[in-house]
Amino acid sequence: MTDRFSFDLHATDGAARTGVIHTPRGDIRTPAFMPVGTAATVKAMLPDSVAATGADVLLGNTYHLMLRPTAERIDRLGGLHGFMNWNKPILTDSGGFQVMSLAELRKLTEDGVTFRSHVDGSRHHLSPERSMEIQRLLGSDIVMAFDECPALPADRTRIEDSMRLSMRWAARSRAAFGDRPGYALFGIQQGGLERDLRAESAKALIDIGFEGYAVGGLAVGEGQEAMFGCLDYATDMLPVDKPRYLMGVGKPDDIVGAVKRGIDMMDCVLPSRSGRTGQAFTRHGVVNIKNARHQDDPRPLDEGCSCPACTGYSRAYLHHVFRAKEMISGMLLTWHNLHYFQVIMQEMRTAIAAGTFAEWEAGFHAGRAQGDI
Ligand code: PRF
Ligand code: ZN
Repeated sequence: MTDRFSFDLHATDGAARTGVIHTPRGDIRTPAFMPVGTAATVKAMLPDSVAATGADVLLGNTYHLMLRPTAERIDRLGGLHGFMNWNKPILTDSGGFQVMSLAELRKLTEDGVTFRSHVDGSRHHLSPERSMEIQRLLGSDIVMAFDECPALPADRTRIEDSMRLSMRWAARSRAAFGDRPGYALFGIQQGGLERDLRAESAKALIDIGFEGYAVGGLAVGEGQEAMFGCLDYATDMLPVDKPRYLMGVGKPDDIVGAVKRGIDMMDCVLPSRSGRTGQAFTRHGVVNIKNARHQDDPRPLDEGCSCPACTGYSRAYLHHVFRAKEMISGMLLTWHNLHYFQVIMQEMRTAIAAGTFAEWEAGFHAGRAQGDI
């Protein structure tokens, strides 16, 4: 344990990196996948179960928690960790991205964004200063700077103006965050798919100085090839000695491609959300459990998987409880998906440390079917 926030890079293999982020709440092994706990819960999972899948850190959301149950209430109740019974590190997103995708009647100004809640229509305002205050009240260990992220494709002028606004907001986020030993503030690079804007953004963030750097503004409609093309140069623009976080990514092959290009942290709702809609990710490909061809299948989802869904249940059972809309369906599939994502992360950490990432990656792709299995 440590009373400071720090990052130790242990090994690199090509651009891929493995290491450990130390926080007073515990270590985060990198590359790390962060399950999403938007509303102070990873849906369908108890916190101990999430930890049992191998997760070292969760993602929480400023936007959702400020609306319900409010940051002030969580603070009065002792903070988000105790409130949701998760004692390991929590990273919180800053809210701007969620306002743009979920809130109604948004109005963007230099100061911040005013919007109506998607829950009850009430009016709210978020600014860099208010976002830092909310994330402090929540007790977040890793706080994200307040930014704006245009959906792609977008005009270059729109991307440029938005990136520069996000960089001014990054400076205000840094000033408002202040000096909080043991806690970290991450800056967020923007700039769409424009290399020079990514470089300008990285320089602006490095001049301000952050404990970690996120690549934002990707996985917003540009496609995997374009995203990888951007990551090929974007990660190189960020400091080697600080964690690099790719926000909102992704499918297993997106995650592998991002790690290959030097990303240390990722988050995505995919394993948990797909678990509730009947989609399971396995080393052989995707299983859609609602498909009638599973109804008499005595085999597990994945015979090589050690999760509770695969060691205790058949595809036939998982198909039945999904069709019958039983709650255990979402519980078992979410557990399996989160477990599988963490297995990939552990295998990548081991391969990078051993200098065998390329071989591991070839095996990862060779074992997978394109369609459903
Ligand atoms: N900014 C923030 N959160 C995000 C993103 C971003 O650009 C993305 C983009 N994939 C996901 N979540 N603050
Ligand atoms: Zn499993």
